[in-house]
Amino acid sequence: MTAPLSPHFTLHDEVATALGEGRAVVALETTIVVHGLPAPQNLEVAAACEAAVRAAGAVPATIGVVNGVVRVGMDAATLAGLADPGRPSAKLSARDLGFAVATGTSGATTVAGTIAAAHHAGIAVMATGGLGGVHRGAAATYDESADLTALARVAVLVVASGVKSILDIGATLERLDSLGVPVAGYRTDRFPGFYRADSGFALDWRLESAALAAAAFAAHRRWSPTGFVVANPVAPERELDATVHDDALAQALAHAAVVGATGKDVTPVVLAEFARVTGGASVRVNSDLVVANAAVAAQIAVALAALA
Ligand code: PSU
Ligand code: MN
Repeated sequence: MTAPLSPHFTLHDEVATALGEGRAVVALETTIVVHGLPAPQNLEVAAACEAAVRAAGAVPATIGVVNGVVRVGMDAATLAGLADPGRPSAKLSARDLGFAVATGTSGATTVAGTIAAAHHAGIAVMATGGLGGVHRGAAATYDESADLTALARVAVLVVASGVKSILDIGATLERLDSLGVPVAGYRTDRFPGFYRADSGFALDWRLESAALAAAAFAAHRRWSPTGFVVANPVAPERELDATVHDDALAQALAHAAVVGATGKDVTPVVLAEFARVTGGASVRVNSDLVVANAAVAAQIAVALAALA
């Protein structure tokens, strides 16, 4: 059930109604579901994210592209179709959406693709696991996620547990600084390390509440076009053990080099190897943190709706 905005861009009815009434909506991405987490946890996590958003009083809008139609909000069966390994779905960044529409392609949207669509729909808050960023060795490969430049272009607040720890975290923070994208810790002044609560990098700004995050973003977007990152660490009792993490990271990066992963395959290959090496522990941490981020995003969206 969708209300068409154009033949190529549709809002789920519930999302359209909530937006029309000025109620809180949270965008959720699909790349983490289709390319980031293994089955069957992937669909369980997606459902848990939607439930966490609803429990906090907001409406979830899971975003992806189905047969060339950008769908903002989709039911579980549609999402299961996108995640069906028998029908491989593309990984769509913001720059891919036009091609997907024109060619009738189906695919999952990354953070970059999701915030482009969310912004077009009028949704201002999104949740993910870990942002993409500057890859290790980027000085030679130029591999930097389009998540960063997308955040520089559209005013969507993204709740994430930092950036994936497979990246060059310091370089990523420098790029977010250059791009003018605010980064604040949610109840922490340490930048989270995705599978670990603390990446080792300090943050200038700390937000104690969802209301404060909403107020800071509402002020920021009056004079800046950029997005806004709220960095919510995984609960310390749920994080991956430091030694397990560091060993798995070294192995996963070495594996990606051996198989010659490049471009958009790097992140999924490294995450899958991380899951294999940790015997599934990294998948449990990733699942926990993304559901927690969906809950915080919903609280912020509710506070933002109350300001309007
Ligand atoms: N967070 C996760 N797992 C993921 C992602 C985020 O916990 O798989 C996805 C997001 O869609 C993000 C993408 O935009 O990884 C980054 O991909 P790349 O590094 O190729 O830009
Ligand atoms: Mn890349």
